[in-house]
Amino acid sequence: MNAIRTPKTGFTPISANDYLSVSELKELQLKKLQYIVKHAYASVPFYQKRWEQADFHPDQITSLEDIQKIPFIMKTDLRDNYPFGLFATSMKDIVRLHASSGTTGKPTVVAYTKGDVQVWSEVMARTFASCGLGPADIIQNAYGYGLFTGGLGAHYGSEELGATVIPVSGGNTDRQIMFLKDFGSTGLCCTPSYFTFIIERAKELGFDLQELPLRVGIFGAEPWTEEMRQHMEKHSGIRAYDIYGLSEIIGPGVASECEAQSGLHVFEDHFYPEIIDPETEKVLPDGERGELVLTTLSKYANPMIRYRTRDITSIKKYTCSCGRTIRQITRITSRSDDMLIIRGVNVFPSQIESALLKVPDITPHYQIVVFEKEGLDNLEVNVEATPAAFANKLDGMKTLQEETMHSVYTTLGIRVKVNVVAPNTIARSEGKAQRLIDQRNKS
Ligand code: DLL
Repeated sequence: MNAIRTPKTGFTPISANDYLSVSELKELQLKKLQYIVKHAYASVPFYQKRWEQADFHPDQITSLEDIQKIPFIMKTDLRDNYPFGLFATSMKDIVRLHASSGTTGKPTVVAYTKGDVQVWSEVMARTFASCGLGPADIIQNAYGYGLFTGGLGAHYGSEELGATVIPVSGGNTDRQIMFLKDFGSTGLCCTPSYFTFIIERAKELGFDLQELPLRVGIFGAEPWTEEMRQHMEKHSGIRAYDIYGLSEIIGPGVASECEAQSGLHVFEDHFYPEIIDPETEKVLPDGERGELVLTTLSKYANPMIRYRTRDITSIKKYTCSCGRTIRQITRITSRSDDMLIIRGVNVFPSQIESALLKVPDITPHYQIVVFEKEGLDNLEVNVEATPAAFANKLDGMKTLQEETMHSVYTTLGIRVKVNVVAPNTIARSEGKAQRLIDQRNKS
């Protein structure tokens, strides 16, 4: 590994690979790509068959651009090869399985060798370091432990960093708050929606989060907006960082924000990112929005070559003020499959969140109900008022409803009914929030 270049950030760097020159990084990526593609071809009959049908052979990879000769894979390919059909090693070398539940049918199963777990620990340690955490920190890990990758991913990463990890898992909110106080946790890992619940519950219990040692939130696993970050930072006094990942690729640890909070650095020495137009499947240049496609350059048990994530983002064109040279993606606010078409207008749930949180007396507790009306998709939004605003009652509520509908109208360009409801009437989440209630007839 090269010597670490002087970082511009006050945060402690832990990997020289965050600071490679473009040519050093490309050279490393090409070497790893050639190796992993050969390994996948030799070990996974699925890849061999798919690639032969596409007239692709691993020897054709002589530059990074040659990756475009390889066909994409998707979640359905994992499902069709359930449970172990995409594994590239024998069980003797596999030390861990994870699975994501999926909304339909069978889960998708992913595997790790000992080396893969080491890579995962490393990228999670780099994630924590880029969020300003180090060995002296106490990291309370409220991501769920189990088949979900959030818990164990953050756990191993904390240990790799040398921090003290509290493996509390999700839920039992009063106990989470007690630990934040009694153990003096300085970092908290959980979904952003769960943190809004922790903020609310702490207030109810009479705890002022601003007075606790907690200073960093490591939030991911679901989309959240800049407005949500402002809400969380204002009400807790911490800095909230966005981290991204998915089980199929490794779990959390694919990309992370840094001190600059202006994009997520992809750990490009392990995950090769491309952006494609989801319709034409053409690769787009840096700066253009499209679907993120990822290739695992280091994962041995279960290599994913050109995996279509469905997540919509862009690769940023410019280098970051923190000094890291690995490229950044912009915040993932939508998936290509969560777009709704309402009266001819494309609507993403995250746009609704942004609009709601612009209204001062509105909370981040909301749900979007999608239903069919006269054969077309329609939606309504339920959102809670703050307890103080709700205490003001009727007249005030009507005004608040109009104000919220206006904010949604300004953002979406269409009128949508918003029901401003009483505090504590919308279900709270301890993991990924269910924001969308789909009442459409699927038959
Ligand atoms: O959610 C891994 C993870 C755990 C990431 C903890 C970050 C923190 P899956 O359950 O497989 O894995 O879900 C992956 O969640 O394709 C995105 O659609 C979404 N997602 C994950 N992180 C973010 C984020 C984990 N920061 C799917 N912003 C991904 C927006 C996210 N969406």
